[in-house]
Amino acid sequence: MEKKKLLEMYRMMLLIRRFEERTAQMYGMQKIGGFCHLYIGQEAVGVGAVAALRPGDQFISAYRDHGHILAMGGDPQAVMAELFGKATGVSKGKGGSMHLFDVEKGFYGGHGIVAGQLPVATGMAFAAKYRKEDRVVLCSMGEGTVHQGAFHESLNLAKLWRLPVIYLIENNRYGMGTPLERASAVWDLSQKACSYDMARATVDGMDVLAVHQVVSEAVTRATRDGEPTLIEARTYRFRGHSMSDPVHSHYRTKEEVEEQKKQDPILIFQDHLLKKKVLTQALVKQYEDEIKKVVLDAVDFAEKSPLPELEELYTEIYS
Ligand SMILES: Cc1ncc(C[n+]2csc(CCOP(=O)(O)OP(=O)(O)O)c2C)c(N)n1
Ligand SMILES: [Mg+2]
Repeated sequence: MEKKKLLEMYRMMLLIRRFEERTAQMYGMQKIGGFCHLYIGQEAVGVGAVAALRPGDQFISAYRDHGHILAMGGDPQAVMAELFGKATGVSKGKGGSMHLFDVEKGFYGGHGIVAGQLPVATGMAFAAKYRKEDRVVLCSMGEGTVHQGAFHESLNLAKLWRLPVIYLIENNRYGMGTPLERASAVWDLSQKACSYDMARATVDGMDVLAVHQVVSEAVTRATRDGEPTLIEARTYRFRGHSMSDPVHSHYRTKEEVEEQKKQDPILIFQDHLLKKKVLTQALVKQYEDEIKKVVLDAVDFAEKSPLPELEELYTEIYS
């Protein structure tokens, strides 16, 4: 991979991390309200996957979506403004954390209903095939999603109709407070593809380059062979399920979280790039400084932006 692209991926992971650390702080200060799910620890999955997409490809995900929209090139200022519920937000302050959207950048949300994005992703891929448009749809979900009927109905149709879609399970080992082992009869989640005779892969979700590799293969499979893929990326979230539960809750031990933090995807990638002499300590410092400013500017923009007008209650609704 080109040096430029490696550095872009590193920088994006760092931006997402610092953006969300600041988000947590703003939440604590009650600048942000409602549901808010942080992606901290999982950055390698979103960044690696998006780096494998081509211009025009589309991405749709669940509510843990801050990192996803940023990776797709969403404007940090408009994303932060959305978290603040301001009119300048990506969804005009009406969606909030779980409903970030940027269709121009190819990002189709931001969905609060577990598995709600899967039928939509499948329909988007159907539209691409039907209209003979050369694009792939990437659909991210948590591992808690695979037990929903919509998951199975979507996979069946995607394979039956040979749709250009990539289903990406971000297995962070917990669905709220329930560990995978207590919720699933099968722990090797890519096996779910076998029922639909679909291509599958399992990947270390803490390794951004490994994620990039498997998603690239899936993009090729979708475009060249017209075949869907199911990928399981094994990752971990370092924070609570949402801002309403503490990091070390009763469902997992402090020791477990500390052990997992040794696999910090940003530090792993940083070490790799330093060893390969792609990155230098000076560049790390430069990125940190630049990103700090980007994030503070985003907060400042959100803070100064107006709230939506009352009339907005009646726009962009179905009835
Ligand atoms: C249909 C539906 N059922 C229940 C919920 C409540 N809920 C919100 S998040 C969540 C857990 C999902 O876990 P997972 O898919 O692993 O995603 P993660 O939060 O780990 O990213 C549940 C049950 C919901 N949002 N939608
Ligand atoms: Mg999960």
